[in-house]
Amino acid sequence: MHPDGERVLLEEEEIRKRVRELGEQIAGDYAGKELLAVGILKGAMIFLADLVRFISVPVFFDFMAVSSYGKSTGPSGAVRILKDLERDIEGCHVLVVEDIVDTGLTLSYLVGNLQSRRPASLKVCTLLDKPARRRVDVVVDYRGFVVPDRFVVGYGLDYNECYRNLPYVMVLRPAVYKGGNLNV
Ligand code: PRP
Ligand code: 7HP
Repeated sequence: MHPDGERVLLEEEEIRKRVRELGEQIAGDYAGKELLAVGILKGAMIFLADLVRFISVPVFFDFMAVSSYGKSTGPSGAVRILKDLERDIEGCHVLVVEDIVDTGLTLSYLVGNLQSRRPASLKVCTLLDKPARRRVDVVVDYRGFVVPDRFVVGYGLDYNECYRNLPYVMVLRPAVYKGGNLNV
């Protein structure tokens, strides 16, 4: 394990197995349809790339990047679009793909924004769900794992842009984000 980790929360094999299950479930639910997977950059990039290879119906990709203000002191709820979709989603079956739902503020904003564009359907798939920190109710249609209220990194998730490339998910040692040195 990376030395900045306290413990591995999800091993590579466990993630792969669950991502396969999610992909197969999604393929079954969207049988006979085309799906537009909207990845939320940057965290969802690795999950999305693995997930779509287990979805056997036609999948198109698009991406959004959003930034929440005041993240360091806790999310304020304000979300800004840094990169928008390239195409109109009216009439499309849209699946938002996230790496983690924490307070729910990002997802709540995204769902409201995307719903206003009149997709045929809109669902949400997240690898990780941290319900202990929820501040707004959001509907999650597909969830990989429920995680405890700890800061986790790896498999796309970062701290200060580090650790995204780890193939597993680990709990970050608190000393790292309480002023300790990043050991990357
Ligand atoms: C993370 C994550 C979600 C959001 C979840 O994104 O990817 O989009 O935070 O938090 P919330 O439920 O409290 O709103 P982040 O802003 O860290 O960007 P990143 O994906 O580029 O790491
Ligand atoms: C965002 C985020 N990014 C990485 N790890 C976590 O535990 C997180 N919660 N919200």
